[in-house]
Amino acid sequence: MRIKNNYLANLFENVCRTNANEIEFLQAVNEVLSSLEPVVERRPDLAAAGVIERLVEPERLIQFRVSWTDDAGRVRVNRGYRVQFNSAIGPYKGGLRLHPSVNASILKFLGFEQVFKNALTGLPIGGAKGGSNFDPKGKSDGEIMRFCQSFMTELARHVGADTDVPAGDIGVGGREIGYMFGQYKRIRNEFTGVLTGKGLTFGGSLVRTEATGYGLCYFTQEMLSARGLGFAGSRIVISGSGNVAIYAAEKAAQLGGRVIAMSDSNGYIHDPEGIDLAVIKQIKEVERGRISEYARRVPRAAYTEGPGVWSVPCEIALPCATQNDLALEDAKRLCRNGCFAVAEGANMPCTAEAIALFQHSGVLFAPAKAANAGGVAVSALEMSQNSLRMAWSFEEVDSRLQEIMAGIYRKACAAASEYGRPGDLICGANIAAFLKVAEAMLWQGVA
Ligand code: NDP
Ligand code: 2IT
Repeated sequence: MRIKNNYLANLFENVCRTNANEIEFLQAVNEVLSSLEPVVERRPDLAAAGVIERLVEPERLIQFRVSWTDDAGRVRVNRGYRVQFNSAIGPYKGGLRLHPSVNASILKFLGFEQVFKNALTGLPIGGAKGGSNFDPKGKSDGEIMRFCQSFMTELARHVGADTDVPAGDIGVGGREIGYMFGQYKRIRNEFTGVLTGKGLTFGGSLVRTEATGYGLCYFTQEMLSARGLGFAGSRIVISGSGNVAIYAAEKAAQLGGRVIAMSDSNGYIHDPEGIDLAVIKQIKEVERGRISEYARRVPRAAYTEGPGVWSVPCEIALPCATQNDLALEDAKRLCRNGCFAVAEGANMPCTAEAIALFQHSGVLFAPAKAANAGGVAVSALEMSQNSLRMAWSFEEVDSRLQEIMAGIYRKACAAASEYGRPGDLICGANIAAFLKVAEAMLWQGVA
């Protein structure tokens, strides 16, 4: 997106120079800077204090070697990272991604987004992200354990309950968090809330597993009901079939929607009568299998190899797989098929061109930073419970999650209106989050 404001355009040019070829990171920064035009015009003090120049530079980027031994006894080497992006409003907080595509650009974009997302939750957490180019697919439990132990052996010196609290993301769920927690405890000899997404028997919070998907639907519900719309009677298409996708599907169905298509990186299933989520959970959470298996077990469903989940006609689209998985052509197709709302469960799943088309076509659009903040919000509630040495009930955490998501919606709407972009939740979310972090940075001096 072309930035019109001179100061921001120059700043972005400089970010492009210093982060050349980091396309995902530049995409995320460009979107935020474009939103900030009305803010810098009103707040010259922020430019004077160099707040934005500081915000686009990670406070610390740690890269390390992760060596481990596979089941055949062969030594394997991966690259590990932690990007500690901004700690102005709390300890660094954000997930760990294990996927062969992981590189510095992807983790910087995710860490940057996390800073704003975490600010929107209203809870005291800074932003970070980490992970490795390790590919968990096809690995045995033993290999996963040895990788996680090796990864944490180095990471342990950089994290801590009051310093930096990692959690899950793509390829990291309860199993991986458990192995990492066990290794941290062994190295430090302390039982603290250094990770979130832990098992329920050792400090995990109820609702954390469901939180991102449920939160996405709570946010979407707010956005829809403001226009007199809802999930009830709508057909829903979801990309991905991992943690976020599964619990988005569960809540969307509870709210009266019919989830008719889901995908994985190999292909997608279409089940016009509504996907049987128990079958998906068995395939994905228990067997760690492929989504094609669904069509074998539910004969009324069809499986199609390859991308293309967005060609299935629907009223509500929930991209919950990965970045840039919904591009301009997909957006055109969704619009032609009558889709009226898109809410991002994944981080940056829609390309800038796709978003521009949705906005131009009047499709309701919920940006990731706001819409998928439920996961990290419940992570912060897990940190609180760990500090209190307490465990809250499912109902208690779920009702706090609902309040937080409604609060984020209100904040994004209010900021959008106040800065002359009524109804634009992207601008609203970016501005509300930015102002909170910027204020904290101003008070803490140049650092
Ligand atoms: P999972 O690993 O549980 O699931 C990821 C899903 O996305 C899988 O179905 C996977 O398919 C698919 N996928 C991943 N990469 C690709 C790709 N390159 N092309 C096509 N499909 C792909 O991860 P999560 O559900 O936790 O994360 C999904 C998204 O949500 C990510 O963007 C993540 O950053 C974001 N997110 C996660 C939160 C959380 O609490 N977990 C919180 C907020 C955002 P396959 O199995 O074939 O690889
Ligand atoms: O992108 C995200 O917000 C996450 N992967 C969750 C981070 C967390 O700390 O729970």
